[in-house]
Amino acid sequence: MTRHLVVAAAQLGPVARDEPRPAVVERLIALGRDAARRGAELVVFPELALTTFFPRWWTEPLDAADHWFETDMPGPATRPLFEAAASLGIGFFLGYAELTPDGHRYNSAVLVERDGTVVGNFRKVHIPGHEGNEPWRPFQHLERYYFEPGPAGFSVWNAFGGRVGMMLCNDRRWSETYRVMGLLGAELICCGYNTPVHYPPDPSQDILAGFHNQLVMQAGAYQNGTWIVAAAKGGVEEGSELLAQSSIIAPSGQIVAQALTTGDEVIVADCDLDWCDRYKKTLFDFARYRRPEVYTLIAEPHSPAHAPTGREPVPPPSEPAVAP
Ligand code: CDT
Repeated sequence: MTRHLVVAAAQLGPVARDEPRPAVVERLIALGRDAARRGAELVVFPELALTTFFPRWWTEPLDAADHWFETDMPGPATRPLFEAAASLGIGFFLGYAELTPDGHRYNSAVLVERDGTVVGNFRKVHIPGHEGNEPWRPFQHLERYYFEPGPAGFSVWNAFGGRVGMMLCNDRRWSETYRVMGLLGAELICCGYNTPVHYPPDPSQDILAGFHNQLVMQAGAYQNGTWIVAAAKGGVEEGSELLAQSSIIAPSGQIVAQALTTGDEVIVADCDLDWCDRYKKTLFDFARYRRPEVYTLIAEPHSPAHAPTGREPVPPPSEPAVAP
């Protein structure tokens, strides 16, 4: 008897700057209904799913942007989503901007079980972009102005009959994200993203946006023997083109479902959670094959002293670097 979980990624098309929260929540509920009708027990919504991707604009002072943030989850705007999902018997992952009672701002997500109870919360770890207004850009990417990095790192929860982890957008580009959750036994990782196709610091990467999206998630799934369910906010939002290509990826690294459009769209896949063990107990049997004693550098803060200076092997950080 294998553990099967039918999952959905609910891609959102653009959310306008002036689109009211209740209208967005109605769209989420419609996507959730579609997912439930197609048998899904878990639906993954995008990062910052309740609003437009507001880090594309500079706002001063910072608290003038507080209207983009949620102070409660569920709160008045999101309670209808929690209620609709519970009545459909479908759980969900939802990305949103979080403002805590003591004034911290995070790019967050909540994971909710099929009965409407909160499984856990996640705060984005890797915060991309820049801290200050950079008027030379066609649009800003001010996540580092609006959000603090999540201090808790990555976790995995027992939920949906398996071990479920969470990550948000830029987190998916970092191998450490998957490996930490892999070490915790993740069998399914939920991800939401808003990825502008144009990358002003190096536009040569623009044409590769879709390739890089697949590259990192397919590798992360395979190298850690886990399913990944990734939902985009796609399409041209307030003049900025966002990558779509929401996908569901198997522990083999294969894409089993992918969105065909850049708008509101649900994709569904039947995930055999026991399939993870084909990888976790063979090629990627961590206990048997990993060599953590020679990987210590990757958990050290980055230092230029670690960079090679010549042909000699670079010493580990505990030893002083000697000039060649
Ligand atoms: N939302 C988010 O994290 N987007 C980033 C854009 C990187 S460029 C500043 C991403 O990794 O897709």
